[in-house]
Amino acid sequence: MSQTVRPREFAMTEQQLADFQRDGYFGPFTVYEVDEMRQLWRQERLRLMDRGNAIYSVAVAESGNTNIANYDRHLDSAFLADHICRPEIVDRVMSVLGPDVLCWRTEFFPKYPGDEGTDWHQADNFAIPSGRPQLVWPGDGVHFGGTITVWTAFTEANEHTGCLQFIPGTHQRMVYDETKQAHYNPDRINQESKNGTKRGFFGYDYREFQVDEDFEVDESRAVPMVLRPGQAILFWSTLMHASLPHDGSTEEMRLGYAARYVPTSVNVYPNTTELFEYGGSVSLERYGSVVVAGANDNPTNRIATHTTTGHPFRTR
Ligand SMILES: O=C(O)CCC(=O)C(=O)O
Repeated sequence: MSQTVRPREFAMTEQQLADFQRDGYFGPFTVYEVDEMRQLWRQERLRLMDRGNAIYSVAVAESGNTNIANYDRHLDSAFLADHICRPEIVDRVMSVLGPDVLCWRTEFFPKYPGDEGTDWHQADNFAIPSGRPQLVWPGDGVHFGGTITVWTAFTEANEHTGCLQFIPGTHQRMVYDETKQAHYNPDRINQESKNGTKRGFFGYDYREFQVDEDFEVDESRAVPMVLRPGQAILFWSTLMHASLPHDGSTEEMRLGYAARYVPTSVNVYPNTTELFEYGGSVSLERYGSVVVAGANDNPTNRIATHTTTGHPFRTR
C-alpha cells in the first residue's frame, strides 16, 4: 500500500535557499498568528510551571546560573512537542538539512525588564563551557557543522524588549574556540557593558573564547530581528548573533523559544550519559532526540518517540 506523502508546503524556494546560504539566516516567517500565540502562551505558561514530568530534576535545574531549567521542555509538554514538529518549521529546516532530521535541544530564552542582552557569539559543537562537544558531525573532523536554530518569539521581541541581532554572512568561519577555558563569574551578570550595550553570557564573557584576542565584532553590520509573537527566524548557530538588553520600557518579558535541529548523521552528546554545563551536570537518562523528519539510521543517538506523558511526536 502506498503511503500518502504530504507536500512540503513551506519548503524554501531555490532563491530563498540561495539567500540563506549567503546570509546564514532565513525569515522572519509566521508559525502562529499573533492572537493565537498570545492565547496559547497564556495557557501553556501555567502548565509549564509544573515540572513534575520534566526530564531534568528540579533540584539540579535550579542550581547555579545554568539555563538547564529552560532546556528540553518539549520532552514533557504536548504543546512544545507539537511546536517542534510544525510543518512551518520542519519543511524549512529540511530544505537546509535534508530528509532525515533530529530536534536535539530546545531552550527558553527569557529576558525580563532590566536584563542584559546576550553577548555576540557563534556555536559550532556546543563545547562551552564544559570543553566536551555536544555535537559531532560525521566526516574528517575538519568540517564544522553547528546546528540550525529556529527561534520563535512567544512574546514581542523588538529593540526595547531585547530582540536578536545577526551579522549576515558570518556563518562560514568560527572566530571562537569553544574548548578554550574562560572565567565563570555569576556576579558579573547584568553588571557589564560592552561597546555601550549591557550584555553577558550566563556569567561568562564570550570574548574570552576568541581565537584572536584582538578580534572585534563589526557592530555597524548588525541587523535587528524584530519579531511579533508567533513569528520565527531560522539560522545557523555558527552565524555571529547576540541580543539586545530589555530596556525596561515595557513590563512584558521577552521570551524566545529556540529549537535546534541537525541531520540524523550527527552524533548528539557522544560517549556520555551526562550533560555538563556551567559548573553543573544533569543525567541524560530520560533524554532522547526527536526525529522530526524521515528516519534515524544512526544507532549512537538516543531517540524519544513520545513525551514523558505519552504524547507522540509527529514525524514528517
Ligand atoms: O535569545 C537570546 O538572547 C540568545 C539566543 C541564542 O543565542 C540562541 O538561540 O542560540
